[in-house]
Formats: sequence, C-alpha cells, structure tokens
Amino acid sequence: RNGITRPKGWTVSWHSNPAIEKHHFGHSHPMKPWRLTLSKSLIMSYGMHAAMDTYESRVATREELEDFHSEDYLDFLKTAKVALPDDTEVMPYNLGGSDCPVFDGLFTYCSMYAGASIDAARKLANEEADIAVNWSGGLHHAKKAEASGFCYVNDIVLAILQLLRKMPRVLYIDIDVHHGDGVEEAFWSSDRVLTLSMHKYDGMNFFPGTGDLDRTGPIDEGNPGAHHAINVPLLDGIDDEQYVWLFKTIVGMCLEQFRPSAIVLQCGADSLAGDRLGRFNVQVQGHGACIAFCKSLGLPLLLVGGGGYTPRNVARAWAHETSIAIGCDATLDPIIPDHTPFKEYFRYDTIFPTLEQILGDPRPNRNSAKRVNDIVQSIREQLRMVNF
Ligand code: ZL4
Ligand code: CA
Ligand code: ZN
Repeated sequence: RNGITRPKGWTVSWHSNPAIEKHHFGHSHPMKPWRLTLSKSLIMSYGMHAAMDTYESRVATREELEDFHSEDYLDFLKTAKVALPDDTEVMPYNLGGSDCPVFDGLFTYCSMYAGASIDAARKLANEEADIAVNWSGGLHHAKKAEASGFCYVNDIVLAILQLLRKMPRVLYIDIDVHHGDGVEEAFWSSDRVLTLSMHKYDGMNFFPGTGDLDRTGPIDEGNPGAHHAINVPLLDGIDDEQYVWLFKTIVGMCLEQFRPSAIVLQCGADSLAGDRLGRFNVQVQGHGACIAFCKSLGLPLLLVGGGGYTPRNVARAWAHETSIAIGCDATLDPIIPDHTPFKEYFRYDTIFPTLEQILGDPRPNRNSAKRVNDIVQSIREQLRMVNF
C-alpha cells in the first residue's frame, strides 16, 4: 500500500494549484471548484503524487490568453464587478447570469486554469512528459469573446494552439456529457485539428443545443475544415458497453484517417451515472477505459477535466484516471484509503467506499443497438473524406 513508484522511462506531469479550488460560483451553483480538492486528496492519499512530476499552476499571461480571446473580452473579464447572478440583466459577453456569474477572484481563477493547460501542453510539445494532466481545465464552451456554460476562458483551445506550434495535427476528444462547441468552433475551418465530441443531444432541450450527427464542419467543400468535426449525439442512459465500444471504434477510425501527432482528451465527469446534470449510465470503469485506450495509442496525451457535478464521483473518476496515466491502476487498492481526508463524504455511498463504485440511479437506456451502429456507419462515411 502506498508504495506507488514511478514507472521507468515514463513521465506524467500533473498541474494543480489550491488557489484555483477555493473559488465559489455562488450558492447552489452546480460547478464546484472544491471537487478538485476532493480529487487531489484522493490522488495524494493513494500516494500517486510521488509517481508524477508535480507543478504548481501559474496564471497565463495576457499575451497567452490573447492567442485565442479578444482584447475587449479579456478587458471586461478582468474588470467586471462582482454581482449577484441576474438572468434578466446579463452583462456583455454573457457574463453575470446564473450560468456564468462574476464572482470574487474570477480573473485569477480563469488565468490559472488556463496557465495550467498551457504549461501541460508545453511539457508534451517539448517531450518532457508522455502524459500531462490538468484536472482544473477542460472548459470547452468558452468562445473567443463570450463566456458560456460555466466556462470563461477556453484553456483547451489555448493548449491545442501550443501543441500546433510543434506538431502538424492534433486530435481533440471530448467525453463530457455536453457538446464541446467552443473547441469545435475555434478549429471549425482548420484541417490540423479533428474534433470529436460524444454528448447527450436532444435539440434545444439540452445545453448547448448543438452537436447533431450532421454537424461535420463547414459546408463549403473548399474549406479545409470540412468534415473535421465529428459529433456523436447520444440519448439518456447509455451504458459502459455501448459507450466504450463507440469510443474505441470511432477513435480507431479517426487515427487511421487523420494520423494525429498528439491527443487532447477532455475527461468531463458529468457523463458518469448519478451526475447532477448528466443523464448517462457510464461507470468509473467505462469512463476510465476511454482514457486507457488513448494511453495505449502511444501518442503525447493531454488530459483535462471539464464538467462533473457530483463531487465524490468526479474525485473517484479522476483519481482512477490519474492512476491509469501513471500505470499503477492494476495495483491500486480499490478500497478508498482509511486516512484520506473527507473519508466521511464517500460514506454517503456505502460504508466500505471503493474508487469505482459510484452511486447513481440506473436510468433506462434509450440508445438502441441500431442507433449506435447507424452513428458509426455515418461517421465512417464522413471520415472517408478526411485524409492526412
Ligand atoms: C445553475 O441551481 O441550460 C446556476 C445552472 C445556478 C443556483 C441558483 C439559480 C437558479 C442548473 C444550472 C436559476 C438557475 C437557472 N444555480 C439556470 C439555459 C439555461 C439558463 C440558466 O460541463 N438556467 C441555460 C449550462 C446549462 C443552460 C451547462 C455545462 C458545462 C460543462 C463544462 C454547462 N445552461 C437554463 C439553466 C443553479 C443552477 C442549476 C444549469 N445550467 C444546468 N445546465 C445548465 O459542459 C464545464
Ligand atoms: Ca462531449
Ligand atoms: Zn458538461
């Protein structure tokens, strides 16, 4: 127990900062940066930090943020006055409503999770790490000049831009239950980034309302980005078997046609069963199998967080996935260590809490075998138009 050692010749860089975790979005807001503290405490009580290169996240510079975001938006974000969320009088740039409140320390929060993703990407680009991890990142809805869905600065876009300085092609994969619209839009007209998002899609009834199967990129044939957006619209209750099969099949096809030089994987934990906002039945095992599959491809891999609104489930998934990145998952004791802080928190689920057993009401699976096969068939045809 606790004897986790660093595998020889294998480097995982881990980027975190307690300063990020102390921010509050406001009373009963689903996004709780504190879930990062819970995840970190689990990771550290297993002793996993000893097997990684650990870095303290720093704030991204103004210049780094301007790689994607507009100057006027950054000015407003930096100086916006803290205000109680008011959905009837949202400020410019979609700030100040209930989804994207302006809270104390907002700009520091955003700059820091972005700085962490940028540093993580540079570790990979400079070949100083095989896998880089930033669980505080993954804020995939943020636009060039607009906050959206709990996201203010798009750390993923900034990280991919760092990778593209050194590498020809990047595959972006998004297993958050929501559509990764901000990242998709940022690289909409590029053939150097293939974006793939799996998500619940129910028209305008589920945020952000985009991501149907036919959303494949710009429709003008001459546009380099044509066919370079892949969307996997799913219905409620999808289980591990269907989810992991879809993931491996589609990612496998992307690899063949696109030959990426690196993979950025957004590991939003709101696709897990029992999530406060999500509607899927994915377990920690299934979620982790996606991360393990990406690791097995042997490409530089950036893992970022994202959604996840049942904190104890988020902590379980990201601790498990950190162990997969290190390669110590097989030897990890499934019983959550007795000495872990917040142990009582995990006892809401069971008296002998484990890493993989999450609480979540089973939801009826609305995804038929035919539907799942039709999705793969359609994407197979789309990918025929993608050539590296
Ligand atoms: C809340 O309880 O669908 C915000 C947001 C705040 C506290 C009290 C305010 C009560 C659920 C959500 C009023 C809340 C009204 N509080 C929220 C169209 C909407 C307009 C806002 O995982 N109302 C907007 C965004 C999504 C909408 C999901 C996922 C991010 C990510 C990456 C973003 N927005 C309807 C909702 C609450 C709240 C309770 C909420 N907001 C649930 N879903 C949304 O992809 C990190
Ligand atoms: Ca997604
Ligand atoms: Zn989400």
